[in-house]
Amino acid sequence: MSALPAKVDVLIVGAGFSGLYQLYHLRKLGFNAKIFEAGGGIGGTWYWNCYPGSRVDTDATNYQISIDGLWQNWSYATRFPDFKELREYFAYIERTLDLGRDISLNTRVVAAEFEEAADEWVVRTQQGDIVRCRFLSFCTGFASKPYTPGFKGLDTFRGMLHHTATWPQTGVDLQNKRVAVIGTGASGVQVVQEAAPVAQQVTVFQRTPCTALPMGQRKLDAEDIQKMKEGQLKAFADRKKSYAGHSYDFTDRKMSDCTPEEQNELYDQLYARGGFYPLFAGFREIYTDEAANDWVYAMWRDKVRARIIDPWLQEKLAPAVKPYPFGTKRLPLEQNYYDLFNRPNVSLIDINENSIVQITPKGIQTADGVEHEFDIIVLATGFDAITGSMTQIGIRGTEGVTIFDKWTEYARTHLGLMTTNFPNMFFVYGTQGPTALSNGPTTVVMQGDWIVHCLQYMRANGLSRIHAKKEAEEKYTKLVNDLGDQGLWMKVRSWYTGANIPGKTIQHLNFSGGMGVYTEMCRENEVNGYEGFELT
Ligand code: N01
Repeated sequence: MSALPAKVDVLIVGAGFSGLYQLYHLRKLGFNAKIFEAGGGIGGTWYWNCYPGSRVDTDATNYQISIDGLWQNWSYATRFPDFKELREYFAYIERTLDLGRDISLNTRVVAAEFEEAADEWVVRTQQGDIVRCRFLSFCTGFASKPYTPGFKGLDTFRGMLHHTATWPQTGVDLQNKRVAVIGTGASGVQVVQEAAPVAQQVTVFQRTPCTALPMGQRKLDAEDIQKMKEGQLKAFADRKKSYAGHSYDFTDRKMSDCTPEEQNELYDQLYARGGFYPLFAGFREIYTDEAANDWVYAMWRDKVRARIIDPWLQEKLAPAVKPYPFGTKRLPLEQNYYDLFNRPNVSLIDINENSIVQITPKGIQTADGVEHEFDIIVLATGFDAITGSMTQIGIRGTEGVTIFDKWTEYARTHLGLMTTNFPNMFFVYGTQGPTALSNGPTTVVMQGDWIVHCLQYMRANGLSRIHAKKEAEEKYTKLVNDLGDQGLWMKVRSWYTGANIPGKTIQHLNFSGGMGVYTEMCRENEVNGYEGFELT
């Protein structure tokens, strides 16, 4: 671990994909750039989320950073790599690009204040170190503030209780244990899949059924890898133009122009491919047209119900009546999640019918008066997502404005890259970017390029300050809202809109116009001399 410098040109917060990408390019251009990383290792999400089953839901072709010399010499072993394989990939990136010497691990940034007179940020770490920088780039992702509901008695439990995102790095043995899993998003589904075959008992506490799609997981053989390598450059190019940052995109066909047989045929094929194909390679209008959405839901429901024996569980896991618009709440990918409920050691409690009253020293007491005893309670309860990654840090910009106050009231940005009153501060894969609706590596490369080019431009022109104009921020925020309102996103409680956190302002937190449109907007902005930004 390197000793902290007193001053750098660019301080990057976070050593996930986005931080590493920016560090590599900035250093190459001669900037003095450093990464401060809170974790004890690099990898961001894949450092923290080391719970059993933690794995990415983007397939191997698309879960790569497009840096020449990197992709040619790296091959994943599985189509959807788990956190261990992803950590190997990160170690490979660090080694190959020699990044480690500019990364300080175990260095959590807790505060940052902009000093107007010097056009510099003064950044403070948890250990009390102070570092000055001209530019500050938050590469803190959308999921770095875990959310733990305020269950009564949480501290009284005598067994092990862990949130999935702060899972012990040393692991937890689930063998023969009585395990409770609270939450049925991507994390909950993954834990259940690992726990069910080995635990004595798994009890799933479900509030809202997820609509998980089949993952289509498999080992990659030599032929797969050769094909991937041959198609990799095309995949990198295609993903920038697609809706969700994957190398595939919606069909050009309209659902209304297809016969029911054609619709079925298309979706059968998409299901057979596994992964997000049914979500991002089918009909575009499922996001905007409730009737189209009903049809896709019904198809999913019937496929899932056919796998579950018990009619009560069928109704709980895949209700006859659509509980919310399909695809508007992030879909987990599953390998055998629904089949596992046919096992005698897996049960489900619907907390809408039978709520969690309190956590007790022995387990969880539900409203029916029963105390369910557990050895391990897993909180798969998600994140104060997107804005939370930055509002949890004490960031103070001009006029005394803090990011917490500003974004708690209503999150606003220009292009999902900067926000008014916070000069020289960038953020990536966060508020009002394509974020939750896009593939991480595609987005962070695109946004990272914009930032790196901007800093190059400023250096070449002797500029020391960039600031998002208020009117530009208002205009962009309106665009994000107008695009969001064309879709069905507001009809469900999810982290996409902040609705998963009690009391959080509900708003569109993602740019839902698609990766291709967003990329073009950012490119135009750069070419046109950074419209909406004041450079001095
Ligand atoms: O979190 P979530 P996650 N009482 O917010 C429930 C990425 N990720 O960690 O739906 C009881 O999706 C909540 O219920 P409800 C991925 O982008 C990716 O699973 O709000 N339950 C929900 O079921 C993902 O979308 C991967 O009614 C409560 C669950 O907790 C994102 O991270 C793996 C509750 C939270 O689900 C977040 O996923 C893991 C309460 N008080 C994560 N409060 C992969 O790449 C919340 N819940 C595969």
